[in-house]
Amino acid sequence: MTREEECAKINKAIEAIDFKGEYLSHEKYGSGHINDTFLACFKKEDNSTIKYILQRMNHHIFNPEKLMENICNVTSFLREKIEKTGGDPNRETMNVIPTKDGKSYFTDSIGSCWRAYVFIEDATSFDKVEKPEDFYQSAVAFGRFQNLLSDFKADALHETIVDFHNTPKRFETFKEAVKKDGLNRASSVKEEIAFVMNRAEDMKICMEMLEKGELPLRVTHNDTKLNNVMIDNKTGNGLCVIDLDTVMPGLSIFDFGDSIRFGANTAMEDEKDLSKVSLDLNLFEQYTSGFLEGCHGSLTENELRMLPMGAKMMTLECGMRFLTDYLQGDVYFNIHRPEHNLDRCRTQFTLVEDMERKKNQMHQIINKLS
Ligand code: ADP
Ligand code: GN1
Ligand code: MG
Repeated sequence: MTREEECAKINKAIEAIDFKGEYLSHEKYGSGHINDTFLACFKKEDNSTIKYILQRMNHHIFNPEKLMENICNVTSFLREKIEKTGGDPNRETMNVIPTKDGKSYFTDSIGSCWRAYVFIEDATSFDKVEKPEDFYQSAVAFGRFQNLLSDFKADALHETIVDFHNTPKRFETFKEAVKKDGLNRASSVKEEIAFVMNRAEDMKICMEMLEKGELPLRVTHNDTKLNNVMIDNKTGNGLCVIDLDTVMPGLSIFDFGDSIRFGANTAMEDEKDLSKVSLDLNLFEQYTSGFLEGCHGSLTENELRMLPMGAKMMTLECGMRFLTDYLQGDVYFNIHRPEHNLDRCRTQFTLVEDMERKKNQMHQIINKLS
């Protein structure tokens, strides 16, 4: 699609959604890997500017109808709880802006689906930990999010991506991609493939514990990257958990683990210089302390014991997903350079190795804090 065609599509979406004020401008926004996100600005009657988040949902991955049903249900449930406890629901949860005909999203003439949210002002979503305190605050927010949803009816939720964190199934998909090798890339990533194969036994541990009832199924976020939480610029508190596309039944240790994978890495997720990649144990401690606080003592003994495993498995699974996507021709994650998925995969595997080395230290921190 040319830039002009894309602009025409965005303009149609802007016309269809019930934004307040006169349209001023839009620009690409954020660094998510899944949806196409825009910041749209409008002028109010008093001449002040009002901002919105406009997103083209990734309809190759999600069923937009089911996705938006989940998001509307979860956000209205959260809104009620936040109101009851005297919080500000306009800033502490996502708020969907309906279309002019009262729907939660707009479908354009080529089948792209668009949704909009209130833009959360005076808050930041970080791509990298700048201050350990922010990471701690993000943990409190994700822990609290899980706690707030503890009495949300799980069977009212659609499984927006089936088997999202089912690591053994991800492993099967990976092996199929290696076998198929549609782009002849497998021979150039033998080492990375071997890295995964050497950990075949690890893949099933958490899912088996779930099946045996040793780990509880909870309503979880499932994509707890640091940039999926807004930190209040004034108070420094974790304000609002965003990116609710994958809120589904899941494991708390995976929500914990995915945050560690992304935020306690001393390097960026796509760093090319692997000598910069390691697990920062100080950040691990900050996050653990915040998460336990946010969960309010609701984690079981088994969950506490499996937190380090959750971190390792989310990192291994994510690296394996990046490698699978590389082998399949970069069809899932948004990429910004040819070997982007491979670079991401390599940082994840380097981090897994460091987590394996630091396993005992992680357990010591958890024992100290719980
Ligand atoms: P993706 O699924 O592609 O990661 P996100 O929903 O996480 O998409 O949005 C991408 C980025 O846009 C976020 O990381 C955040 O920086 C920004 N963002 C999303 N929603 C809001 C919002 N309501 N207010 C402010 N910023 C937002
Ligand atoms: C994607 O949407 P985003 O960028 O917050 C992905 C996560 C991965 C992450 C890796 C729906 O998260 O599962 O862990 O990239 N989200 C989906 O950075 O697949
Ligand atoms: Mg995101």
